[in-house]
Formats: sequence, structure tokens, C-alpha cells
Amino acid sequence: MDCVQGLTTSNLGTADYTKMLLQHANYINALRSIGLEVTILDALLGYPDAYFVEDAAVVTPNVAVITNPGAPSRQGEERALESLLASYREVARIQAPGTVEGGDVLMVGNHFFVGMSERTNEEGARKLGHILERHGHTWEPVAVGDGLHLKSSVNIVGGDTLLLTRVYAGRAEFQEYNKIILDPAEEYASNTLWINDHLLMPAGFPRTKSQLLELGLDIVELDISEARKMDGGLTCMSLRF
Ligand code: CIR
Repeated sequence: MDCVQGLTTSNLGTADYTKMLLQHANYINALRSIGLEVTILDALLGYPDAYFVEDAAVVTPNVAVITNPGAPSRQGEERALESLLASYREVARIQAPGTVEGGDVLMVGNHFFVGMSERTNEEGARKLGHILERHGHTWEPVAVGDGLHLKSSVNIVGGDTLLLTRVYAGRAEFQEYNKIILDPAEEYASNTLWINDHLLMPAGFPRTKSQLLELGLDIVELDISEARKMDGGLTCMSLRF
């Protein structure tokens, strides 16, 4: 079972496995080219969504939280991360009936927005919140109505600037932040990754690119058409810490 057999709601057609491998390799090269050290995990047979590794753990400067993914077909992915993450951080766990997927967890400095979605339930969000508090962080829940995960619609693109869809821009939780509101035709570009003073953004979203250029960061555009077909994006395919 390979990654083109994973979960999707996108209606963008079947992902092309060969192209997916190439785009994934380009993604890793881009991370390395901006100065990151990348550890590549072994393939996880039987888990076609496992390369969306962001969902199976939440890593902060103080703790690595092993999640319990809300999608039944993804439960178990998290076990493959535990021993590796234990060599970097103290490990904590989300246990059933709580579910959390990392795509719902947005870190903004020391504060965490935890989306409650079809994948992250109230119990999971609360448990994660307690763990974050115990490790010196603050958090708040955010109801996710639109999109798969919170980070399908809201991401941090520097300092206190959020890149987000119109629906989320009106939410009280984000009132105090600078906001770049996505053109409705380009909402997929919300899943832009701010890392090492660079922005990695999906290719093909010119209006968003010109909005982001004003931040003065270097922009790297990546074609991730195949991950998009699987409801994935740039933040989903790595854990950064
Ligand atoms: C899923 O439905 O679980 C995968 N096909 C996509 C997960 C994307 N992950 C993310 O946005 N963090």
C-alpha cells in the first residue's frame, strides 16, 4: 500500500506515485538548502498517510507529545516516532479517548492554538493543553469548521503575522495578530511554512506570493501538487524542532 492510497477528500484525482516521490525529495532538498538537518524515517508499511508525519507528534522546545491520530487508519503511526523523539525531548502521550493530530496544532511563540476538528477531539485538545501548560506553554482551543485541520487554514509566517483564510480572519482568537488574508481563489496557499527566515510556499499562488514578499523573507516555491491531492501540504510532511 503506497501513499496514493491514503485518505483524501480533495477530488483532485489520483496522486501520481513517481511524481510524489520526486516532489517529496525536492521538499527535503529545500529544507536542507535553508540550513536544516533532516532525518528521514523508514517507510511505514500499511500506513499510506504516514509521510504526513506532522500529525503523529507535536514537538515544542520543551516536550515531544506523541499524539493519538483521530483517523482510525492512522492510529499506530505515532509508535514509529516515539524512540527517535525520546532522544531529543521528554516524551508525553495523548491517550484514547483523546485524539489529536499535529495538523491542528499551531505554535505561535510560546502560545499554542489547538484546533478541535474531525481529527482532534475535545478530550484530546484538553489533554494536550495540560501537557503544554505543564511544560511552560500557554494554549487555547479553536473550533475548526472549515478544512481538515487548523493548519489547513491558518499558519504563522513570521513574528506575529498569520496567513489565514477569510473565515478565520474574523475569529476572536486571532484578533490581536497581524493578518494576511488569503485571496479566496488561493486558500490552499495557507499551508505555507515559515522556517529559518524563509517561507516555503506551494507553487502556483501568485497573489499570495506578492502578499508574502512584503514580509521581506526569502520565498521558496515548491510544486506539491501530489500531496495536495491527498489533502496534505508543506507543514504536514515534517516535524521541525
Ligand atoms: C489525512 O487525511 O490524514 C492525510 N491524507 C492528509 C494529512 C495532512 N496533514 C496535515 O495537514 N497536517
